[in-house]
Amino acid sequence: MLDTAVARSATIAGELVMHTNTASDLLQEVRARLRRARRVFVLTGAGVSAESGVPTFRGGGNAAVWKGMPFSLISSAEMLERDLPAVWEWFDYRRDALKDLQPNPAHHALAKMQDNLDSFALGTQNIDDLHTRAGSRGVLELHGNIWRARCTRCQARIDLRTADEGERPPACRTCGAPMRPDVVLFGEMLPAGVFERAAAAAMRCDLCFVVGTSALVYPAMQLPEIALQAGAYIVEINPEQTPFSDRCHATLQGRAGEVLKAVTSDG
Ligand code: BJW
Repeated sequence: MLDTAVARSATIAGELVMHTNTASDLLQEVRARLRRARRVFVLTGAGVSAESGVPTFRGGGNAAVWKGMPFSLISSAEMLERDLPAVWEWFDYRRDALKDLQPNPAHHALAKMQDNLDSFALGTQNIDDLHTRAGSRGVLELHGNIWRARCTRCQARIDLRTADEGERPPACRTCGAPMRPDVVLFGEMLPAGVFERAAAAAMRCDLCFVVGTSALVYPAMQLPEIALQAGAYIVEINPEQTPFSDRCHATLQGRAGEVLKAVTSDG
């Protein structure tokens, strides 16, 4: 159980109009915690990019489907083994959908939060690069980056924004083996050291934000739990309840852009 001073699940509605004192009080409490915080850790998920136009994976209770395949199959290690060209097709489709999208106020607010703190770490499950494009530094990309490919044999990497010659799958320029999207598929390990760095930041932080994630996917979902166990104050920002909501000290129910802007505003 959390301590009795916990105020949670006040609704920060639609356009962030404060309908209740409770919602406003809770926002003020989170802002005060942020002003006092020495070390902040943030975990983000697909909901942070939703306001940029990136579809979430599990929106409205439905899982994303592409060409009749659930994303849990097309984005899996099993599919990579079975049909690498299909996996390329799926990620080419995703890159094409992403190419004109821009960071939104949630990404910008987190970059601003980092500017104002000596110790800040951002772990993201997103592969879209929008945090970095908004100015966040040292982003811990837990699930890789859709704009990179890596060799299936020697692990050499290329930047698909500058070095994509259109061949599918691309042949590695170092060893000639086929390349694959540099993302973490179901059934694969996270990139060496990245989870460990995120876990160390979660362990040290005194304030942790969990933003726009359904908190369902292992091992990323362990990070806020690590922060909680280490004594941090946990704030969830999400329009919906998640399996982790009841573990948080504060749940700011709303869209990430609006809520984070309010949390980080100077006024
Ligand atoms: C808003 C909003 C707004 C909307 N503002 N919010 C059984 C038990 C435990 C674990 C497993 C198990 N069976 C299998 C596993 C392991 C598996 C796993 O966790 N599965 C669970 C789903 C059951 N995990 C793995 O395989 C991981 N690797 C691993 O465990 O290695 C060890 C191992 C190796 C070998 C064998 C066994 C173990 C790797 C996981 C990699 C996941 N990768 C994906 C796909 C990446 C590539 C791609 O993009 O296609 O990453 S899955 C997908 O889910 C994607 C996301 O990063 C990830 C998390 O999703 P996220 O970000 O939370 O998005 P959504 O859509 O779920 O939620 C969006 C949220 O936003 C919602 O809450 C909305 O309400 C909210 N929202 N609008 C704020 N405006």
